Amino acid sequence: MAGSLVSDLYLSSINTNLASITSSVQLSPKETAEAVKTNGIVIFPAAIDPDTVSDLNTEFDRMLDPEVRAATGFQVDEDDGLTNIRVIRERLNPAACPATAALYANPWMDEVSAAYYGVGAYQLNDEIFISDITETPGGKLNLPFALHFDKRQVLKFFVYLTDTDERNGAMRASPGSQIINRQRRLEAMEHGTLNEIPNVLPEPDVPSVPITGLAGTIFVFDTDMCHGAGQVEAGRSRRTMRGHTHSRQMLDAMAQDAATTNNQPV
Ligand SMILES: O=C(O)CCC(=O)C(=O)O
Ligand SMILES: [Fe+2]
Repeated sequence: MAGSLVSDLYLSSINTNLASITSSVQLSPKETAEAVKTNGIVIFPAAIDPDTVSDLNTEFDRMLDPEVRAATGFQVDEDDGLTNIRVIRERLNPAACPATAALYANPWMDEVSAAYYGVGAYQLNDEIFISDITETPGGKLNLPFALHFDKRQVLKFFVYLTDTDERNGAMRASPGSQIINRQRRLEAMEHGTLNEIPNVLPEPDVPSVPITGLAGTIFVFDTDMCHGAGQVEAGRSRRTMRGHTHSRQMLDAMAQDAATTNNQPV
């Protein structure tokens, strides 16, 4: 798509005012779902208490340990400074990872998801991604660094386990862009497989804002909104966990897609 066309489509709908997507109070599940529907994202700064953050970091270390990784058998993606473990929540041992298991079985998240998708229309945090990014020398342009929307729509409960700003990979977000992207995704899904959907957006034509926050910050976002991991300076790192809540409708589309193609979900 030509740059000017992109600007026309996106500029008027993107709201980069951080205050308007940041909540100073614990919103009710319904209010949270409404905020995500309107803006694509809502941020709860340092919402997780420091002791729990410390426990989550301990469990993060354990899950990253090569021996534990091999024993649990979860899929690990590794790419030059990025390590991502795809945990299937129902196979996570709560005795080994009690804080992580409790975080992603959280009743508030369940109620947010019910308000977002409808009661019974989703699978709460069916996957948990444990993700570690170290130095990204030279700047990375591939996913998840490029500004994009996910080909498979997901409601994500994203947690920073380290203090995070533009120096160590703060996620960029384009609040408000979920409406246009959803339309583009649904149109594309009518014509082809999920993997064929063009989902990378040009920067800076499409503006974004860094989501910064102390360790324990949680943000809820719909991956139809443009987003992308930030670059990490030498000597710094970023640790995150995110719960992926899919609608049953999307899980069905993914299953159908997998049955007709050899594509791996991304
Ligand atoms: O790691 C990030 O900041 C972004 C990851 C991403 O693209 C996603 O969660 O869909
Ligand atoms: Fe993404």
